[in-house]
Amino acid sequence: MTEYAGKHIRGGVAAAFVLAAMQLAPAAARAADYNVGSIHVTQPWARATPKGASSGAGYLTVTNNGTAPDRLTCTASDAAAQCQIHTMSMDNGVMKMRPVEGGLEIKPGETVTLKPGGYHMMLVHLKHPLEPGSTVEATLQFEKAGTIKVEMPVVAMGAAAPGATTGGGTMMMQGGGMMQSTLH
Ligand SMILES: [Cu+2]
Repeated sequence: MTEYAGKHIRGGVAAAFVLAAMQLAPAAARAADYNVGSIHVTQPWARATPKGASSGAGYLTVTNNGTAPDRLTCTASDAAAQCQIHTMSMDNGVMKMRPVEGGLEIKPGETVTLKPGGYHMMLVHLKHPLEPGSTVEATLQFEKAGTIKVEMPVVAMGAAAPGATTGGGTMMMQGGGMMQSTLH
């Protein structure tokens, strides 16, 4: 056991070095938390887009720790001309998405997760493709809590969540969707 303990200490030095290197790397795997007023935002991320895509999607989790309902809108992104909050629903067997009018309500004590197949931030008219390993910025506006900028690490195409390996379904959008804009 003593010998093992000695090896373990040397292993510990190597592990410390790896940790230090990870802290220098882009925030791909590290979830960032944000607070604004009574609102807590965790794990923002965006999905990589194919070359030529006109829009992209970002996701995050919002908790309202306050006593009044609040409403989330996305007002800007450094990667797109517009940012909108979209909802998805089935229409005649086809998944469609549309902007949430007046912002996404988050009730007191409620946690809402924006994720593939559900609510998402739509980055409309992308200025450039979202590259895996990079980050994009979005400005969130809460009706009551105020405005906050979040950094979204870009995760590989087809990811259902940061670190997940399974896909999250196909997204379609009326009048110019993500899939439609894929150029080969
Ligand atoms: Cu959308």
